[in-house]
Amino acid sequence: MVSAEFASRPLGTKLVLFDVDGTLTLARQLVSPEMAALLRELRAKLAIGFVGGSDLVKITEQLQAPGTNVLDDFDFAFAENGLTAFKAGKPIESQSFIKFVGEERYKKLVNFILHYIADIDIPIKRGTFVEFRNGMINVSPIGRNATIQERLDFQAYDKIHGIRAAFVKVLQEKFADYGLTYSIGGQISFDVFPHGWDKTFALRHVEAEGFEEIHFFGDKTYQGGNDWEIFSDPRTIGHSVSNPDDTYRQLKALFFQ
Ligand code: M1P
Repeated sequence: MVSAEFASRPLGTKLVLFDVDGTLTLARQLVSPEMAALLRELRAKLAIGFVGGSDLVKITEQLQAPGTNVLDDFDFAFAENGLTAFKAGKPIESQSFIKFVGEERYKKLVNFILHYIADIDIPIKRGTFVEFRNGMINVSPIGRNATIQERLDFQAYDKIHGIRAAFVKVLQEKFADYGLTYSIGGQISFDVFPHGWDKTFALRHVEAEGFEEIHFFGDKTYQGGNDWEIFSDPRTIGHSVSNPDDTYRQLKALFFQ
């Protein structure tokens, strides 16, 4: 049985979870006013949440309308795959990457990564090559300070040259005993986190809520994409979208007929 808070909504036994980049917004861009309005209407019918790979600061930049708090607009807010988690705006206790890996082993990993990046020959490099987050590290050969245009250029270059795929292969071999998963989910980087700390991690925070259906919408739902695990998990009903406009269309068709 879902709590009274959700049961009072017309479709209150359902929860709809969304990936952020490529699903609710274009990569690293702001949510459109139309999508924000649709999410408000949807929330009047059922429970909604986001499950992003990015940290909460970045997701907030993308989803938060001026003068509001993003945590008030979603019933569940999961950043870093659910390693940072909120229900009804209140934090839910979670885990940390550094506790899992340990300082000494992490130092070996990050030193290797920085050496590897120093040696890669790619057209341009910017800054912030390793971003340390609560539940994962994010590694970018070009650097996270790249502009939108530099991102697009790198993404196209990487499609041809497989820079990230080759990097991941080396790390998988070199640090095979670390128990880490490498996920190429965005345009310029890949995420590194303990096995099982993919987006299905977020499901452990909603399991006890008693929802009869948990829907998940994502754009990287193919095997190897960072939405694959939660999309194909037996606990969810997965919906694959090609961009935010497609998400909008599918939501209209599913919940507003
Ligand atoms: O949400 C998808 C990914 O978005 C960003 O990737 P990139 O900067 O490469 O486009 C990152 O925040 C990444 O962690 C996240 O998985």
